Amino acid sequence: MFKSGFAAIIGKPNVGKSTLLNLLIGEKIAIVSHKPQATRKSVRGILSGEDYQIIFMDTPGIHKSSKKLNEVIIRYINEALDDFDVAIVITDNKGESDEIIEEYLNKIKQKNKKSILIINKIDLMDRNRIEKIKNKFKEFADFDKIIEISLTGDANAKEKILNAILDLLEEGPAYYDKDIISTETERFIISEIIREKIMNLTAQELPYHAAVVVDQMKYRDEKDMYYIKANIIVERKTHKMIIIGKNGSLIKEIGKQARMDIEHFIDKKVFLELWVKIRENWTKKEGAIKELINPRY
Ligand SMILES: Nc1nc2c(ncn2[C@@H]2O[C@H](COP(=O)(O)OP(=O)(O)OP(=O)(O)O)[C@@H](O)[C@H]2O)c(=O)[nH]1
Ligand SMILES: [Mg+2]
Repeated sequence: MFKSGFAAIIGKPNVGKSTLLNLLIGEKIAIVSHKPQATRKSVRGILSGEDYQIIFMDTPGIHKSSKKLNEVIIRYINEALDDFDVAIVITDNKGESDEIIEEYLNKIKQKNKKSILIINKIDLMDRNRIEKIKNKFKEFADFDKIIEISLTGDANAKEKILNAILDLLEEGPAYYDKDIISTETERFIISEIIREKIMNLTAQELPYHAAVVVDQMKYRDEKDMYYIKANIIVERKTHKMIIIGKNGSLIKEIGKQARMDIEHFIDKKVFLELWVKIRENWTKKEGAIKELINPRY
């Protein structure tokens, strides 16, 4: 029997949703950061096996905010919850459930679909803490499966989670060609790789004022390499100065780390050119936000 279905991955910021997507797909297609609110739109990853195909939807972290940028980001979570077969709810060591997550658990419940609770980062918790979190979540939903795990520390994490999902999926067709691992464009994933380096190499607030758009991507036959030009968009001159760094040292490091990941991703040599541009108050304008966090490539 061939099984298939859509699995929505949801949870608060920083719990490990994108880590899970990358682990399941076996490729880095989603941005991962120690800073919260890394993911800004739903990102699809497709896993095809001999007798199954699962379409995963990584989503932005659930949180409340009155900021325009976050308001737009949160809408992407609801879109992913429009249509799914299995909800994968993730929590971490910080995570007793609370009002905002309960609202989403209720939404899932109403849909009458399957659900899995993943209690992640057990490497950072003792037994008491794990039980406390589990009981709190159980108050608000009847999960079909509960998995306690460390996504970064358990070599069998992928297998355990995949088996749990396959157990809950029903018979269905393959929706995509089995060689496709994401419906995102190469350009989008490349822009996210660059944004990940910005998130991880700059201090507290800056990443929340930055977006990345790939402007050009050309294959150069004679050199057998890709030439990629990307714009880093920030809100103010001070942001631009931070990104560039002393004598250009920071943008150089961002470029170096991003290039290595991009080369691994597209399996070709890359020449990466980065430009920093200022677009005042882009995080406050809906049009600009949509254009910059989900560009039409
Ligand atoms: N200690 C520990 N850290 C983990 C584990 N799993 C993930 N992390 C770390 O948690 C951080 C957040 O991971 P992400 O995958 O970016 O989390 P996310 O839920 O996608 O976050 P947002 O996109 O911001 O909502 C990263 O630094 C991961 O390396 C784990 O099992 N143990
Ligand atoms: Mg994420």
